[in-house]
Amino acid sequence: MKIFLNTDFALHSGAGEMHQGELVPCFENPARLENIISAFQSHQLEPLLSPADFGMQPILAVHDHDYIKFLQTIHAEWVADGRKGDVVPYIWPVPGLKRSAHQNLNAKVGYYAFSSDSPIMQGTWQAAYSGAQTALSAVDAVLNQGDQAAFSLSRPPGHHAHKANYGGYCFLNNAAICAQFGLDNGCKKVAILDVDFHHGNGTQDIFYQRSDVLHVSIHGDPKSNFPYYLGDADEIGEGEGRGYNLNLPLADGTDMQQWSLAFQQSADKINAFAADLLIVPLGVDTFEDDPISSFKITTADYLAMGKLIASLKLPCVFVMEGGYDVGPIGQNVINVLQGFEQNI
Ligand code: OKP
Ligand code: ZN
Repeated sequence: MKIFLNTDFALHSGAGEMHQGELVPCFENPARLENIISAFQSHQLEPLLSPADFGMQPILAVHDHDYIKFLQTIHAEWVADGRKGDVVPYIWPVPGLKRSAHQNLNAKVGYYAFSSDSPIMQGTWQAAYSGAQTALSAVDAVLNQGDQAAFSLSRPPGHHAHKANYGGYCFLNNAAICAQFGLDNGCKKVAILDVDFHHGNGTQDIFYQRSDVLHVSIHGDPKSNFPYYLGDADEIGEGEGRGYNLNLPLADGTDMQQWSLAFQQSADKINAFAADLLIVPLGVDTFEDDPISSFKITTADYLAMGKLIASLKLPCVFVMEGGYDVGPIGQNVINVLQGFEQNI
């Protein structure tokens, strides 16, 4: 399978985030990808291909123009205002306040944010832009170069990003950009199977009223896990999109056997939908030792996960999302891809 690498991944590197009352180093850091890259190298899973550039259009097909402008310019504004360090929000226009565009720097930073854990620095836009291009390159390989599957190796992740909001370490919703690009390049229907530990709130919201994209997410129950305010089983889609969103929240402590049962429900839904293309936001933060998650999936289990995904028998684009236990992250990702490849 072709593997595309976001060569700009290291340009985004936040100084820290608040975690359980303390300021700690960002969990979502460049070392994550460095580890995956060296694991790919030691398994001779090279070359890691450089992405092509599909321009702004596929990004603007998903995200609002004013939000993109904000991501492109906010750090320079921050510096021009004499500020130091990373851009971090501290006020949000919650209901009761006026949610209207604002010129003030602090107001803008919060206006486009839904959480405080996603610092913006000088290279954030470039890293996120190249990440989207990396994901699009993987879709292009599958749609236009006859590949059965491709992998986008990138950070920052994307599935929490809404049409006009960043948060949960995400700025551009790579999976949504891929799905829309598929539809704009000949696919009639695209399925998304999000296997990251966290609910894909951004992706769900972007396609919530549409029937051309089926969004399925298997994740830690939002009653005890980020993003808390979305991801319950009763969110099934709206209007035209009713029946095209499936959430499978699972209890803390879920192991591979329980995860596989949820996968079976996902598979039934995806098979009935009959998609032309499958996008898999792939997070390995379901790992037993992940520092911010609570599932109990083992390194060996990821081979089985890859096999299950292969059983869907669809052209498939894997898009890297989470995974925060940096030591084993590379082997966990490789096992998903090998389990998949050995069974297609
Ligand atoms: C991104 B992805 C505050 C916790 C914030 C956000 C989790 C984002 C996960 N310290 N955690 O892997 O889905
Ligand atoms: Zn995650």
